[in-house]
Amino acid sequence: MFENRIKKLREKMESKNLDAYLIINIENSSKPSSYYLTGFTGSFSIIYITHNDIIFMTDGRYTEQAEKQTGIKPLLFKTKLSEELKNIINLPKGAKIGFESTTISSNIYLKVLKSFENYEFIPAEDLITELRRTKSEEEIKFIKEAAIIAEKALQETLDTFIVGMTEKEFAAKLEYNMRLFGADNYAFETIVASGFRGALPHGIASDKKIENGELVVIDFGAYANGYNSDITRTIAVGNVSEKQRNIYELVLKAQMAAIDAAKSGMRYGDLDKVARNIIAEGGYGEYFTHSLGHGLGLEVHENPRVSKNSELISMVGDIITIEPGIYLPGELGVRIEDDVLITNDGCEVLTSFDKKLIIL
Ligand SMILES: [Mn+2]
Repeated sequence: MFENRIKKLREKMESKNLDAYLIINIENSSKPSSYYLTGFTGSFSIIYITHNDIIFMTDGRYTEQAEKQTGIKPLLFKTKLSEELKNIINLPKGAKIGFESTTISSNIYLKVLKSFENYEFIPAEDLITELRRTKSEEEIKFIKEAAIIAEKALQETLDTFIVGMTEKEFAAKLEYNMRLFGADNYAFETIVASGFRGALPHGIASDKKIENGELVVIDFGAYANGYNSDITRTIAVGNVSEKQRNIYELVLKAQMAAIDAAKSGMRYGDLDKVARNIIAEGGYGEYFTHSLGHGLGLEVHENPRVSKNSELISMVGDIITIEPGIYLPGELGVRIEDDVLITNDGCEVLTSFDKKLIIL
């Protein structure tokens, strides 16, 4: 599997006239790409790939783990980055080396890469994000598993919900349950935003108590086997006003319409518009304040973006979120999010938690 990914990277290097590709992973800065290409899960790695060789370097914490995970005998990082790179890179003057400009610090760029006067370092993160975009059968399986873990944990947490518990208590139980059901971690800081806090699309759980008459936006995910799920449900507590219900139903209608419309070969901007138009027709256009969704995989947010101006064309093998929302400042929020796989004849929804408004 990893050999095949390296082979595909080399083909892309060829098409961009790159002689080598360099990954610098410090404190997890490039963990997803490092993992994707070699299977290494540690926080520190230097990977140098030419058309006929690959060098993997890590430090003493990881040498044993690295050899097991990558099947490559690692070189030991001993001195400092610029020295080690001088020893590794052996190319003729003028050689072109691709690197991930989005994950490297400006310090490393200015002090290390720029010090190599004989080589040209070329930003080339696209090579890997393009490869990572199309999910394999195994990756699809991992994301489905992460979704199942998250959904089981949500059910368990809802089953023990008590009015008056704080958002943090709810989030803590949810995260604990995800671990119990097999998650290696949670995918991102859990959002539990009740009542007026629901209007903060990224309102991470606070000390606020969850009260009767409130809607609660719960946006969370599990991280397992290196992959993430990302799901949002909005639930009601006690009684629901007509306005709350109407807004919920409008978001649901927009979300289902986008799922129905999702297929390969369409502009992602057009998919975003399917949901956005429905919310606008319902009178809440200005309150849907973010993009429809995003790619999902080794990272919670990755290629492709699904936003209203996106010119990107959907492809079989994309896994994206579909998550419209309405946020009334100081009053309430509603968001509903599923993870979907673009297939030959539409899309497959990987999350399955009920979307009828749950009233606790
Ligand atoms: Mn999301």
